[in-house]
Amino acid sequence: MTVSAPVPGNHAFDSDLFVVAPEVRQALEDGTAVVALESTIISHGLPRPENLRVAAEVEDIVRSRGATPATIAILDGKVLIGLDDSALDQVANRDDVVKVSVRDIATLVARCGSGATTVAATSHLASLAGLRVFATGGLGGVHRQARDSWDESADLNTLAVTPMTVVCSGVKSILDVGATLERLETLNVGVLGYATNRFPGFYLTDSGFPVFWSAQDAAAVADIMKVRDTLRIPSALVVANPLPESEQLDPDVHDHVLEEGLRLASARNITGKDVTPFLLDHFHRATHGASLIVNEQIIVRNAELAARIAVIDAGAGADDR
Ligand code: PSU
Ligand code: MN
Repeated sequence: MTVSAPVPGNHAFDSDLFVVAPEVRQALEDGTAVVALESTIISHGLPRPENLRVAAEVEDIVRSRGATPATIAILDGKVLIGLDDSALDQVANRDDVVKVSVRDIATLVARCGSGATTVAATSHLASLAGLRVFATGGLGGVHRQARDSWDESADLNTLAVTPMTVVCSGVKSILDVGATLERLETLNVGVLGYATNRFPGFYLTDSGFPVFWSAQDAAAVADIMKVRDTLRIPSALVVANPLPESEQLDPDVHDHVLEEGLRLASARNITGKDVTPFLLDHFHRATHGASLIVNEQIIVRNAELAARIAVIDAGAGADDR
């Protein structure tokens, strides 16, 4: 069955490389809410076996708020928009699933490979499928040693050119948050604090930086999305949703473990796309799982908020877009 492309000139829907799950396809046809979810969190961000449990929990929370989850990944050369139980299990447990950014997608698909999509790759593919709201943990950004390493996540450049509402808990606290906020400004990426005027710090409630705009509730976010459509704003809107202080990682533990992790990464010469998974894994081990619980909470809470935003956005009517 072919579905009319939601974006003019979008031929992805006609390609057998691009497989939209039946429930996602139905939701798109009906104009009901869909929430895009990334898969790098599952394959490279969380350890087994918790990764599969969290991935399923995140999908459940989206459903419980009346939206359809669309976890995005690449399996055996097919781009999957929405995963069934077997596909979710494969992303979580197969050893040949690589971390995929936008630049890797075509090569991987052409070679019939399998990969888990980062924020960058997920945003690109979700937007191609006509999805508007995406939930993740924390964005990538400028790394702390970027002055020497030039390591800046491709998440930033992609968000500059992808009109997606991304619900996250700020950028990962392993990064240079101040530099990342400057880059987001340069790249025209909108940043809204969700019921806060402090930019969240992923594992921590407050990154130490303020955020200029905030939205008090999901309806306020949906209002802004509508205006963005009308004015054809080409970049992403980041909805920065902090964890309550009672759920954050102990800030002293955080700072100590981060310092140790950065030292280890440098001593072991960890570079490129391995840096973020290495540091997250170091946190999970060094905090004896405490950071894992926090990371799970972050993802679940962001998915819940994304679903509420998507439901209001869908109710606001696809016809006036
Ligand atoms: N948020 C999490 N865990 C993760 C990530 C985000 O809670 O593992 C992933 C996202 O896929 C993000 C990626 O795009 O980390 C950033 O990687 P890099 O710094 O190499 O661009
Ligand atoms: Mn990088």
